[in-house]
Amino acid sequence: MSSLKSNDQRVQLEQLYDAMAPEHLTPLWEVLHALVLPEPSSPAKVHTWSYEAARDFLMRAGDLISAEQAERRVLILENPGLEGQSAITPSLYAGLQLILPGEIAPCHRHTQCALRFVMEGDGAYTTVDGEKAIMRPFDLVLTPGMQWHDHANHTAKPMIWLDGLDIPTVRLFDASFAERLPEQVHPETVAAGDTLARYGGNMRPMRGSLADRRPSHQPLFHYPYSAWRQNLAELANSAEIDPHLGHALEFINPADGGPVMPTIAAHVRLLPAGFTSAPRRTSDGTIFVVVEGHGTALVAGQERALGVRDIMVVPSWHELQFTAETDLVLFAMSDKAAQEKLRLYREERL
Ligand code: 1HN
Repeated sequence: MSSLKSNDQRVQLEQLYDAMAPEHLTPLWEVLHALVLPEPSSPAKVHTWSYEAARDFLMRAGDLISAEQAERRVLILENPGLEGQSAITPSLYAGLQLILPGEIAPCHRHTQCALRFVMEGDGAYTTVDGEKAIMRPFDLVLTPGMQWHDHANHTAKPMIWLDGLDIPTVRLFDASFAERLPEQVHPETVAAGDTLARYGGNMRPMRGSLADRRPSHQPLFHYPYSAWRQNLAELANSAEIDPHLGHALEFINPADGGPVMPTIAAHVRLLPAGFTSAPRRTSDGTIFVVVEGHGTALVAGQERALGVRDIMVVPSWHELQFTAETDLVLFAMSDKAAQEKLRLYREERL
């Protein structure tokens, strides 16, 4: 319907709307343009969190509440455009979690998929279905949907990691299921590193063998920094640089070669000192963590400084360029995994 309406028509329409409202009926023609956009116009905003500032607040929380009492002691990184939604993008949740020496975070499982990216500390662990992943700085650890997981820190120093979960996506589908294990921690059923040895080196157990302990669709849950950083360094030495990405490697699920989890994809990039990436925009709002070095991000015309461990969210369809002042190493996660399955994903290289 044309947006030009006579006063008389307007009055009659308003009367119609008022009359049908109690029947829970509303007119599409008043909202259609806002429902079907010609291109993404995210309610989320670009935002950068200083790690040092967030860390101070997290340590203060550590003085006030235990990990066990909180169940998970986490400061949510809430997008300023999505207040009250516990979301960093419309589809993803992110937070910074602290486990102090001697603490545990009790065992539970849920339909939400989670990843952890280690920011600080060395040697605490997450137990995934009875197997410890001993966490070192900048390791990536997964807790796929419905796998039991608890955390513990038996080291002398605090352990802090970034949590990324598909909470808003699961909320969208009304498909949240969760349960607590009666025990605080899951019994250790296999030695740490077992799964990494079986699935982490481009190999897998012989099919049908007793070694098929992990779910076949999601066997691997630990991607150590030592391995991915070396791969990135060797890529940077030998390969031509991608003008839009720098040197980039995506983490994959060895079961199918696809993204690490059904809803969340993750990758790392190395941008050599002095490199400026050509502008690019994608439909997956992305969360970046600076692993190494410093530089700037130019997002939709606005420049932002990036230092080690800083976290930045770039919503869908925002033009993005990075400039590396020193060698700049980035970790990134997004909902690209879900978007590709739904045939929604798009990118534009400018
Ligand atoms: C969760 O299970 C963890 O296991 C962290 O560490 C954050 C936020 C919401 C729901 C579940 C964890 C979470 C979470």
